[in-house]
Amino acid sequence: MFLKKTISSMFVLGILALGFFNMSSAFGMAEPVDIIEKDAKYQSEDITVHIGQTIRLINKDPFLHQSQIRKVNEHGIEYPVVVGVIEPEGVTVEVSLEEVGPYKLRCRVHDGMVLNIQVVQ
Ligand SMILES: [Cu+2]
Repeated sequence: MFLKKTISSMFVLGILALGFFNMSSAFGMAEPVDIIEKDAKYQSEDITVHIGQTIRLINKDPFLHQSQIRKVNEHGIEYPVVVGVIEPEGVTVEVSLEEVGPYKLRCRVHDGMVLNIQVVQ
């Protein structure tokens, strides 16, 4: 009985810690999220950011990328909200998004250079 009680107490503590962590990331101003562009790919897993959080596109290729960010509507149709960010070799560009929802980051120069972005409150 004692063991069972200890385990459930630990479980509750775990939930509280998780809640606190989430709150601190929502209210403390979130750190920028870096997306490295290398070998004509975004070198990152799909990302989740908050409204207004800075996304840094860092071009580490010896050639130009041109990123476009498209919002994806409920029918899966994409429409550009950030039209085309020119990123020459070695340049870092900062963008942020002001509406929640799913987005696609796509390079207009390189087919298949794509990343999903989820924007949350
Ligand atoms: Cu590219």
